[in-house]
Amino acid sequence: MERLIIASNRLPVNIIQNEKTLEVLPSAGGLTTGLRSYHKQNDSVWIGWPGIISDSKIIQQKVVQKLEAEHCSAVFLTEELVANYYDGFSNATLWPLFHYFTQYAVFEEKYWEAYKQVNQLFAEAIISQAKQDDTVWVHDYQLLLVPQILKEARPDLHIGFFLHIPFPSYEVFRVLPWRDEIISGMLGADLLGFHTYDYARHFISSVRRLKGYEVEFNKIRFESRRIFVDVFPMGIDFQLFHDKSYEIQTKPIQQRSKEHRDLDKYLLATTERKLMLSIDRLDYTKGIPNRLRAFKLFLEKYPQYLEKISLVLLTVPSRTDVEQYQNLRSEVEKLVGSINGKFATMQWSPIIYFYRSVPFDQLIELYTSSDVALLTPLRDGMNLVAKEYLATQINHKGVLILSEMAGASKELGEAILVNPNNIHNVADAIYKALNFSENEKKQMNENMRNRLQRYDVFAWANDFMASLYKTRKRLSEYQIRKVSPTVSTSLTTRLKEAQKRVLFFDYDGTLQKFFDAPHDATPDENLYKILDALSAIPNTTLVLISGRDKETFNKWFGHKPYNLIAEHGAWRKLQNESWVAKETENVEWKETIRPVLESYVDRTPGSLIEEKTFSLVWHYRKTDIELGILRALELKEDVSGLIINHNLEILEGSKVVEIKTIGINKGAAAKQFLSKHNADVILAIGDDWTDEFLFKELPQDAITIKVGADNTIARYYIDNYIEVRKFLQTIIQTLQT
Ligand code: GDG
Repeated sequence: MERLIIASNRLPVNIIQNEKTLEVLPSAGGLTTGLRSYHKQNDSVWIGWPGIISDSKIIQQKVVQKLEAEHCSAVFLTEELVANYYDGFSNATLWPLFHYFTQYAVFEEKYWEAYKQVNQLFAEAIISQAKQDDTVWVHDYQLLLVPQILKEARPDLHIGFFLHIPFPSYEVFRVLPWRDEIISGMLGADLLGFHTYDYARHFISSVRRLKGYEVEFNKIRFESRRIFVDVFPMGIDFQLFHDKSYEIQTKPIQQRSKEHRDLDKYLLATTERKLMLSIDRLDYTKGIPNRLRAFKLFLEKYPQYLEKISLVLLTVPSRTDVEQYQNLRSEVEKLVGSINGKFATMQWSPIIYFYRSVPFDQLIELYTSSDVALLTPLRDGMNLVAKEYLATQINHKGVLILSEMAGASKELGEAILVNPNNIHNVADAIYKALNFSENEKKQMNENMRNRLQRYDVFAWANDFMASLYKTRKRLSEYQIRKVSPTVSTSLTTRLKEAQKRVLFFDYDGTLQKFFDAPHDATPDENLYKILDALSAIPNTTLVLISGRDKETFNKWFGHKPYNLIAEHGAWRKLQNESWVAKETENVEWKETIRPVLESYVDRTPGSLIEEKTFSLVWHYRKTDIELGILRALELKEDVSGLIINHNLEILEGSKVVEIKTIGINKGAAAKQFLSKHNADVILAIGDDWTDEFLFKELPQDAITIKVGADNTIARYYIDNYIEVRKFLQTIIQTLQT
């Protein structure tokens, strides 16, 4: 039976070394908190760093044993690797960049080297655990290279990837010196999940721009691979928070305060004044200084709340070895000091400040006893605290103020959404939150809580797994049609047994790769050798059939004994004969269409016009890819009005829009050719839309092969032009013996 392997930097538990013992503690942080419950319910293995640095084999052995009980498996890291991979590349390069703090991003070669090394270690650990066809779910920005390493080493595995932080816009991502490697690393996954549509959109845009791969809605096509990108907003273990909150709220407040000694001042205060809660890891993305400034402004603007409200500021220590985090701590503490210094009275502190993490029970205490939650990150992938706070509001008492820069704001529209950079906006939001009627609060909370209950962490994980399963099914359907070694043998055997064969090959994208400028795609020596050998085999007719203009085709192949069909069939040249036009066509229409195409060239840098005898072509391979796609749509719309009553049609090929005379297509040309050259086996290989005409017109038993796999009526598919050439070599070897 297939198993699920989860991989993330941290495990759901942390191993701490005390003097003599090893202690197992739950780890903090959104990813592990959220996934822990799902892991417990499923027969999964979780691979990660246990948070302990030790060279001692004995200690490592003990850690392994402790982790076994938790269904976890360790990747051990040295101090140097932790410094360079974790504090370095993960938290001083990727984290600031992906959260739009470009000024904090450090680009250090040694960080990158360590990152690659640790990603390799993680991939090896996964591989050592993974059985045939297992599913692997890789998490977050520390492991962006793992999917590709896995895909190359173990193509049988089903690989999902989820990013818990934002994926930035291309303008920011492109700054990263290792952007190509990072994108390739992620594309090893079969399914990539993001919290919001914006992050998914930014990722797809980077893939298009950096790799030039075809994208259709949420599907990236890359050779025979299909990579799916989708949105899965992470949920929480709603029931757990709800039940715990219920349990706490049924106890008298005095008992609660006794149980949580260090919170008693806070809890007892709830009877006298309003409490507002702020919880985050102490991270510059969370916008804590802005929040404090907004609170100060609130106290100044609404003095009637002096002594009537306290802000409980819980900041959880995080990444304490990274410089920015140390600076941030001083900044926050100075601000807290100055606000308390300015406003505090003998009976009242405006801010109750904690710099530590609290046990789960106390966390729930804090959630349940607060009137307002003030969560104003400057950027946040999701923000689970916001969801957890709502889950505990069983009496619908609390109001959530949430930054619109948090992914969670997309789902929590009923909350008071604020721009965290606008402190006036935040100060007014606090006032508004304190003045909602009971009824308003109830309605807001009920709506959001219902949704959070429905799409909890289990629904989230199950949804992701179901999508991964679907991509798997689609992939196996593709695999059946692929020219694998077995299929290749059976096809070449058929060709060998035939009395007469005709072979049709498209050129660009089929026998040769694409170049930015079409005239650069000159055939190389190796290709000539293959084609010469094929055309020399007795009873074998070779036809190159292309949309290329006749002049170029003549320059490249005119001196060879091949049959040539150019411009989709407008011209043909039989072996050793001269070129013949299909029929004389009126091409006066070009004068109307050319200025339209020229206006597109002017407005779309990098695009160009190609003129063929019976057609005009607009190429946009070299343009900004998103602009190119947009313009291609516009162009088709503009031109379709102009071609009415002319015998013209619009064809879309690979990054080209071609306007040409109707009835001239590769299918008609092939049919005409076959009427003079009979064959008992026909082979046709092509890569784009225009080759579909060819596949369609050939007899049912023809061997039709599409380079790339989607939307084709061809019977088989093959990955790319390199694989085509390999397949042709196999044919040559088989037919020559
Ligand atoms: C990353 C992304 C995304 C916090 N303090 C204590 C404590 N916590 C728990 C909370 C919550 C978690 O830590 C924090 O999660 P967030 O989502 O708010 O933030 P990040 O840690 O930055 O998480 C984030 C998340 O991944 C998931 O994809 O939402 O955007 O940055 O669960 O309850 N738990 C306890 N004591 C504390 O003092 N017990």
